[in-house]
Amino acid sequence: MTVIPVQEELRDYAARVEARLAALIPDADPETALISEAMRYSLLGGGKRIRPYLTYAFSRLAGADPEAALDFGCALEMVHAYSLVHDDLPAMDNDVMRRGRPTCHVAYGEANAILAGDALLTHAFSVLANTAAPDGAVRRATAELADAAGYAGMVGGQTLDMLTEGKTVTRETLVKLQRLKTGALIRAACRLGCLSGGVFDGELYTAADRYAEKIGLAFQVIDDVLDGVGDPALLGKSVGKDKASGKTTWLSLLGEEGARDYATRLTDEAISAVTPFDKEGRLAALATLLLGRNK
Ligand code: GRG
Repeated sequence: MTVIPVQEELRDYAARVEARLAALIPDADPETALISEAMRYSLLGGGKRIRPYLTYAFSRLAGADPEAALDFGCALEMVHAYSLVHDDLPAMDNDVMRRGRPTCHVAYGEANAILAGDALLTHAFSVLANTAAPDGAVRRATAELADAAGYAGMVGGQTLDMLTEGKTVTRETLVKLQRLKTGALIRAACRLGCLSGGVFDGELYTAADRYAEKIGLAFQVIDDVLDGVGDPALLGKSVGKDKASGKTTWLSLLGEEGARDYATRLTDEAISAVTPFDKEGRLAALATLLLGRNK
C-alpha cells in the first residue's frame, strides 16, 4: 500500500480551505463590515482543518467533484468556528485565548461575537445550498449538518456538558456527551464526503460512520490528555481548565497512559473499519496522525 504523506497533504489542503473560506465571506455591506471582519477573524488564520480534510478523504473514495467536497468542507468549518466562538463566551467557557490569539468576544466584544457566531452558522447553510453537488446530495448534506450541529447533536452535547458541570460523571455519560459535542460534527464531515460523491448509503457510508465514531472519541480522549499535559504555546489556548474545574475527563478516569492506550485502541478500530476502502492509506495515516498530535 502507498503511504500517503498525510501531514503535508493536510497542510496543503488546509491552505486551499483557508483561501476558499476567505472568498466565501466578502463584506456584505461597508456599514456592517465589523461583523464580516469578526467572522473572518474567527474562521481564518488557524485551525487544523481536520473536518474538511475528512470530507475530502471520503469524497475521493466516493468519486466526488473536488469543488463540491471543498465547499461541503467549508460549510463544516463555519459551523465548527461558530461553536468555538460561542463556547468561548463568558456565559459558557469564558476563554480568552483560542488558536494563539484573543477569542472573538475579547477582540470584538460579546454582542458582536454572538452575532458573528450566528452569522457563521447561518452562512454555512447558504454555502451548502450553493455547492456544485447534485441536488439530492445537497439536500441530504443540509439535513446531516443541521442535525449534527443542533439539539440532537453538538448543542445537545454542550447542554449535557453544562448540566453535568461540577458532577462526577460515568464513563457512559462521558461517551454520550462527547459523541454529541465533538463526534456529531466529525461524523457529518465523513458523511458529507460520501454524499458529495452521490454515496448516500451502503458499505462505504457505514464504514465512514464507524470510522467517524472511533476517531471522534479518540480525538476527544487526546484532547482531554492535552488539556492536562499539553503545551499551551503549541495549543494556542490555556490548559489545565478541566482539572481546575473538577471535570470528569478521560485523563481523570484513566490517567495519561490509560487514556493514550484507549485512544490507540480506538484508532486501530477506526483503521480496521475502513481498510477495505482505504487503498491509498489516507484514512489510516490521518487517524494515526491525530493520535500523536500535540495541538
Ligand atoms: C453550540 C455553543 C455551542 C457550543 C458547542 C463543540 C462545542 C460546543 C464547543 C467547542 C469547544 C470544544 C473544546 C469542543 C471539543 C471538541 C474540540 C476538541 C474542538 C477543537 O477542535 P479542533 O482541535 O480545533 O479541530 P481547531 O482549532 O484545530 O479547528
